[in-house]
Amino acid sequence: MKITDAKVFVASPSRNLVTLKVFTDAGVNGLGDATLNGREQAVVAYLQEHLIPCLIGRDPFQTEDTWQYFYRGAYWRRGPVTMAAIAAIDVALWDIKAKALDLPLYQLLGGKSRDRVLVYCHANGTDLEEAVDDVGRHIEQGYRAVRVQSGIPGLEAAYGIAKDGRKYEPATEGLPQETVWSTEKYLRYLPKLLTRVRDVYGDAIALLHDVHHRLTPIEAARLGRELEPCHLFWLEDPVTAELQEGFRLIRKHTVTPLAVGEVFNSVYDCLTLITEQLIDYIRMTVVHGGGITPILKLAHLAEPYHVRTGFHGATDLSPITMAAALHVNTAINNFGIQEHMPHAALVDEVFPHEYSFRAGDMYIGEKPGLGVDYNEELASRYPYRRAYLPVARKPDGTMFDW
Ligand code: EZ4
Ligand code: CO
Repeated sequence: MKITDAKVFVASPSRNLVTLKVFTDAGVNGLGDATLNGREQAVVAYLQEHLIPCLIGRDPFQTEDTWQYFYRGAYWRRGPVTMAAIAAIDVALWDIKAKALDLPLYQLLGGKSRDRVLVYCHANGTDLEEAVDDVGRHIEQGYRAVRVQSGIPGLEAAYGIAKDGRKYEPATEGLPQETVWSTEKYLRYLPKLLTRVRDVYGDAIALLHDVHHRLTPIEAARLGRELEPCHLFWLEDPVTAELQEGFRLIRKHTVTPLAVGEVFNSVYDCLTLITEQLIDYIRMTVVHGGGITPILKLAHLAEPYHVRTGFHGATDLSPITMAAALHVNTAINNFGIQEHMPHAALVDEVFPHEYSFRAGDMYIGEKPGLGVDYNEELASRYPYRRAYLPVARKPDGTMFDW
């Protein structure tokens, strides 16, 4: 079998999503997600100008060799643009291979290790009462694991908080939105919120919280310690993790489980974190981590260190990435949890998919390949619109992490 062509689609059915379709001489096609929120066109150019010309004529079954060709062969390694582009190709090739063999993809990754995949949802509110109520609404929908975010008293906007009754979507059109952050206000407030949620809903619910990279190691250590009575499932992205060694300090002070990695794109971003057991969950996922080929290796590397997976699953990752993640989650032993932020109905229409949600779990389905299609005609009615993630500053104007 040979690859004959590959096409990149950029569409905005409620938000920008970049999709790759790879064609073969056997008539089998494969799909890959190449979305990088706020930097979409860089990945499009990387694919069109640099990767696709080298892809034509290759054997789609050679997933390992093709991955190495684009990773090693570029000389310039890593980075989110490069790795999202390589991921799109890698996932599309796995999709082709599984379709050609008439098997659901998880069968090629180790087979079924579980029947269902536990997911967590996002509950949020502009203040404590609203956030607590929203947790209740999600429990009613069947979720058994809930991430809680809330507006912070004294701050106008905060990460993860929906406005005007709409679903939360951080990227906005126009230039980046400016927000103000105060570590002091956040640290004073957060233990009150999570203590209250635990009091109201009891012990059976798994509770998670995302710090979104905004603390220093010692601040994160303090927060982790204060949250210990809440028995969190995890505290996510407590610090910017470029300094992996920073986690040693956090770990020294708290037994609150830690998750990190949604912005990672290479195993080298988390090698110290994993091999020194500085984290409990690794969040690097298929699209930003370079595809199924490296994510499978990452999961296998993490297993003997008792680090489990908790893949990123926000709405800026398309249903193709969700399906790919679910196949990996189904096959590996050290699966932990999967993030689930439901896509807008229109996105689900553009990407008809086999996976489904029931009573707090996702089910991958048995269709050959990834089990996702792409409705090109429908997608073409929603052209790309430039959008950016917000930026954050401290109250005195100093540039900070959003
Ligand atoms: O802010 O994917 O845990 N989930 C997250 C996400 C990220 C977005 C950024 O594009 O932190 O909501
Ligand atoms: Co996050």
